[in-house]
Amino acid sequence: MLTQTINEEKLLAEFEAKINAEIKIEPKDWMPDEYRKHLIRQMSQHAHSEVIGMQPEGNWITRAPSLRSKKILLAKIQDEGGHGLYLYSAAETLGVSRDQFIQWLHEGKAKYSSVFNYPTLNWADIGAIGWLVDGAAITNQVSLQRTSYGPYSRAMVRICKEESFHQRQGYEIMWRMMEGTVDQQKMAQDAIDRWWWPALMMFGPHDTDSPRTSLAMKWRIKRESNDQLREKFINKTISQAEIIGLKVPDPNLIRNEDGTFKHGDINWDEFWQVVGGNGPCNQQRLEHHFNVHKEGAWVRESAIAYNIKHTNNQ
Ligand code: FAQ
Repeated sequence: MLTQTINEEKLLAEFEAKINAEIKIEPKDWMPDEYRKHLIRQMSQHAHSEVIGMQPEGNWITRAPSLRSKKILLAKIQDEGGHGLYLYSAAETLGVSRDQFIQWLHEGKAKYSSVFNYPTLNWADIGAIGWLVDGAAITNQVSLQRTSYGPYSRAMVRICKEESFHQRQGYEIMWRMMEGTVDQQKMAQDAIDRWWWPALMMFGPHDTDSPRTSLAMKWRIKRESNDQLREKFINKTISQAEIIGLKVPDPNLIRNEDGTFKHGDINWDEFWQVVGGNGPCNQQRLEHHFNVHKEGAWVRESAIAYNIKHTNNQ
């Protein structure tokens, strides 16, 4: 027993030394249970967010206002599905199967980002998602490129390249609408009014109310805290809004002397309601995922059968 404890302490010391030296932790390396559990939770939730996030945007594929915008939207949504796949694969290196991740999602044991439980009511919402939601996601993901777990970090590098294109396509939609008719300008402002706060909530609770942050920062899973990332996001996004004539819906916004901003109070009751399953679209999003997964069973079975046949014939 004593030998086991001494051995574990040694392994933990070596693990932490690697992290402090910025050496990535790889799947076959020893890692503390808590580190593995945090990653399984965060990476699978991240993967689920990418996949569930396809739904609010998919709602507008058939109604995109031009062939160009339809092609761009299709490509963007396909990218999000791909991000989900990289992340599920990276998370599987921690010893949990993809089927298990999906089952946890369907059973309500795994979360996905709160922001995808809001509806997309008009075309400007597609601009707002690209600009604000992808913009918030990328602020977090740029930081996660330096996360200590190798497979997660490498997935982030690839995802960030695509995500920056998504952010720009969203901003382009907003900018074009702001150059359009008064009605189009109103639609763009209405979209930012509805998506601004949910985008700020994506970063999670304030640091003082975030139970997972301190260990995650110690083991460099998270490299910046929820509040630090939220601040970075508002500082770059508010000036982008101003350039095209949009206003963020925050009557208590403070512009600091150095040009940075301090946002007003976030409605945390709303956040926890949405996280707890009571947002406007939670039920719809999960039901849709569940049904499509069930209907797609034959595709997965065929792929496995093909794979077995193909391998046997080699
Ligand atoms: N929604 O102690 P913390 C995208 C939960 S990808 C729901 O601060 P942590 C691409 C949290 O899980 C967007 N739940 O936790 C795209 C925890 O509950 P648990 C997704 C949330 O992990 C764009 C509890 O609250 N990105 O958008 C949320 O240290 C457009 C306490 O919170 C990622 O997932 C929330 N917003 O920090 C696709 C990035 N916030 O699990 C399509 C990776 C917190 O203990 C279209 N994840 N909670 O029961 C992270 O960086 C972190 O997990 C945080 C939360 C920052 C989300």
